Amino acid sequence: TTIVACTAEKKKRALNLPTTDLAKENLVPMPMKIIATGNGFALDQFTAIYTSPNNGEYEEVGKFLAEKIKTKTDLDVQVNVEEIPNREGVIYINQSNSLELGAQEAYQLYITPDSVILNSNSASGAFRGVQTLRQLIPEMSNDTLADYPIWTIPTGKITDNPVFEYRGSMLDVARHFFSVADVKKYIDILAYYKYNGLHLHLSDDQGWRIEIKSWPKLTEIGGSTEVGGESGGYFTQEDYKEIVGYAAQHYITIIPEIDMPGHTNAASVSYPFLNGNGKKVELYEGTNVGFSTFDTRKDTVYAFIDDVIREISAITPGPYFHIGGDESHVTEKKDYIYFMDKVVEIVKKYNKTPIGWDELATANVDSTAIAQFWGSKENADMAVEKGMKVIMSPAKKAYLDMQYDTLSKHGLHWAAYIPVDTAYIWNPEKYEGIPLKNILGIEAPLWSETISNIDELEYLAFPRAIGFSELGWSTEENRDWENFKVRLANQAPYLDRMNVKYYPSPRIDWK
Ligand code: TNX
Repeated sequence: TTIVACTAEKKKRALNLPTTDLAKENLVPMPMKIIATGNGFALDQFTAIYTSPNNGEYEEVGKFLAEKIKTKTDLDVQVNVEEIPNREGVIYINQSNSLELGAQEAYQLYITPDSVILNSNSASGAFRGVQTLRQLIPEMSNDTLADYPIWTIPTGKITDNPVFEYRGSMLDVARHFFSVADVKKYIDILAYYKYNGLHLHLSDDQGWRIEIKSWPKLTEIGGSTEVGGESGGYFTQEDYKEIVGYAAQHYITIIPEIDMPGHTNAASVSYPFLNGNGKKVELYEGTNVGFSTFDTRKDTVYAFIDDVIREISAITPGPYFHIGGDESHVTEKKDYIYFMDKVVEIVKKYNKTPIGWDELATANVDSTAIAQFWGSKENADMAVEKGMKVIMSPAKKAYLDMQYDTLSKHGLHWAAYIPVDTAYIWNPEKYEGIPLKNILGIEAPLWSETISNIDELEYLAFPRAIGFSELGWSTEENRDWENFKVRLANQAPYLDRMNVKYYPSPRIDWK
């Protein structure tokens, strides 16, 4: 049969595959450990994928890989077809409890001329390993070794494990709304670089973006506007579930944020009893911050918040709920603390872990709440004192909405100009003296005052978000700008294939 002929032929052909160096591949984020063995595995029309038996999650990961191989190479790689004895050129994706690497997302990849073996403790580890494998498939096939194309994957062993448990990005869909399709595309790219979290900033002064069935005017009125007088929009709960489900297929957790007690103008226009700033509320399409607040002393306000958190929690499988808490400049300090304490309790009642911007640390929270550091060292110190975990998002380094330089078409620069190298050259492990044991991970927020469509989103997010993936995943010893910059340059074919309108920074020698 063809298959028998193929295995015999392959043995011969293996000798002729070009020499390779797995350690010099353009992998991002850089894996923990790579040992190169110099040969090649031939990915071709005879390759098949087998996943751990009776494990639906692993089979899905295998199908995901097959689908991505199809888009990159046009090969139809079968998953879990009936086993052919002595078949060569197989990719095995195995669940294995024996990995000494304890972490959830750890994986090992053994690539030999005969097979690729991907071992992991969990399906999330398998999924991360699959991203590595995708990155190892060359852009071009070799068409001279046989009468069919062969994509040579370098042989060797990769042992990998993330430094940080949380590696996220945030998308502000409130200042400008982005569609389900836009969010899915963003997820596709984040997943390729092993991100595991996407924080959605679902409400702000300029818009309310998530359907709440018990409070329909939030989206009817509050969802009608955007910055600059554009048309607004919102996710129905079905839309949101679709995003959550798509993210889950990519082993990415969605973190919903309802920002309060400030940044709440859109909610208060919809239901004026919520308003606590003493002024008449109107729809707002500007970009000022810090002028709105909920009334923190009304029971009805907490009943409203309870409904909102209950409805969103019910469709959020992830463990977190973000309650904002930033820039509440017109809320009295004592009212702010009273408010945040109460809202933290509501979040816990719905079995979620509360996250807030670093100001949350000024409330009476304990070590179970998480602070997202964006600039205040004082708040960060307070969080550490309380034993809280911290998510690192320093505006001067990690804000994707900061302009690259004075020529940038989009973005702000209140915190800094952040060129591609500045975004990469810092240590989240050591920043502002926050102890490593308190750091849950890193998140790169993309605020959307200055961007209103996916092209503009991509201009600000890429390539910087690619560097942040390495800051979250790779060890300090494995990070080096000169080395990274070459690997980054080689992301261009992938980004182009994905039609990502990244900013072609002149500091990178793009391929
Ligand atoms: C500050 S950072 C904000 C946002 C703005 C952003 C613009 C933070 C927690 N709040 O409301 O969109 O700056 O860079």
